[in-house]
Amino acid sequence: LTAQYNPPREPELTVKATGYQWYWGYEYQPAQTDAANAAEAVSFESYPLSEEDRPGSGKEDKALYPRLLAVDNEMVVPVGTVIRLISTSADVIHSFALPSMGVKVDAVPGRINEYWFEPLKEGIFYGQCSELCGQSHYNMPIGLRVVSKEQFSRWLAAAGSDLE
Ligand SMILES: [Cu+2]
Repeated sequence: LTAQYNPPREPELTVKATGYQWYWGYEYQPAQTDAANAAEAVSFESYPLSEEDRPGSGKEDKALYPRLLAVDNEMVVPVGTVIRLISTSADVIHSFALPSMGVKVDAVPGRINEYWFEPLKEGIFYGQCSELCGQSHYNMPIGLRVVSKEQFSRWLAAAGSDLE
C-alpha cells in the first residue's frame, strides 16, 4: 500500500482543493524549489456554470461544457506533470472525485488529505463531489483543464490578477 501511495517522482505542482457548500476553491502553491514561482499563491473559486453564463463565457458547446459538469473557472494544470492534490473542506464532508485521473479523495473539515496524479494528455476532464453534502451535492462539479506547460505558465502568471 505504501508503494502504491508514493508518487513516481517528486510532485512539481501542488494544488489545494477545498470543498464548500456547494462549489470548490483551488489554491496553487508554488514549488519550494522553484524560486521564480515562489512569489505568490494563486487562488480562486470554481462554481457550476449557469445556463445564463454560457454565452458570456464562450461555453455554449454542450459537448465540451456539459450540463451539470461545466464550471466557470476550471482547475488548470500542465500536461505531463506530477501534481500533488491536497484536499480539505470548509464545512461538511465532500469528496473530490475525478475518474479520468483515477482520483477520489475525501475533503474532510479539519483534515488535509493528499493524493497525486499525472495528466498525460491535454483537454478538459470532469468530476463530481462524491460525498453527499446537502441540497446541491449534485451540482458542485470539478472541471480540470489540462494544457501545455507553456500555456500553464502564462495562465498562472495572468491568473493572479485576472481571477481576483
Ligand atoms: Cu460536496
